[in-house]
Amino acid sequence: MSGRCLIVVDVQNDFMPGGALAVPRGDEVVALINRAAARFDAVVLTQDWHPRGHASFASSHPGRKPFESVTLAYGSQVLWPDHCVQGTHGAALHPALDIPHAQLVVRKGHHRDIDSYSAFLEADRRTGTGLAGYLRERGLGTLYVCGLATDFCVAWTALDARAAGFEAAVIEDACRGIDLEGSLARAWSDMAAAGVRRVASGAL
Ligand code: VGL
Ligand code: ZN
Repeated sequence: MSGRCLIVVDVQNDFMPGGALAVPRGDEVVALINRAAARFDAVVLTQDWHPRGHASFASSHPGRKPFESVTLAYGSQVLWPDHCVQGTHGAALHPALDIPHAQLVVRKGHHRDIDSYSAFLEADRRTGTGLAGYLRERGLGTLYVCGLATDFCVAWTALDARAAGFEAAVIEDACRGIDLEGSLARAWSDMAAAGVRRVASGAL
């Protein structure tokens, strides 16, 4: 498991300024990620990829508004504006993302009743995406995670990487966060506690 792999999380139009679930300054990561990716032989991209009417959309819960929380079958779920609907422009990767050598695209959040921030394990914490098996089969044991958003899909992916036995680092300058009620500080402290390293893209 000596190989290293870059995991580029959710660099999609809906997470860019002006998008349905805009991450502040989310567009700033694109050029940094392109540059970082040139230093990796193995690159995996992820896409948030929801069906219409997804359980994480506030619009699926009458009377509820985006950024409130509800309790679903698997526990608490933040409600979001409709975003990253399968096949839409908002769900497409940012047009300036330039990583032609990326080898796998993991699409997650495609079960109507289960969200998935993590590229490994859906929010029910039981349903796998297959990514751990793919990485193991390819001997890729050291993962560098970047993209959007730091405090949701990036953090959950890095934490689940550690839980699955991988080495994991987050490329701090190649991420941007949403920061909902302290979620960004909490994400960094959870990642530190789990042994996720924090690196700068210039040091790759
Ligand atoms: C994300 C909220 C909802 C993310 C995805 O990519 O961080 N956040 N869906
Ligand atoms: Zn989503």
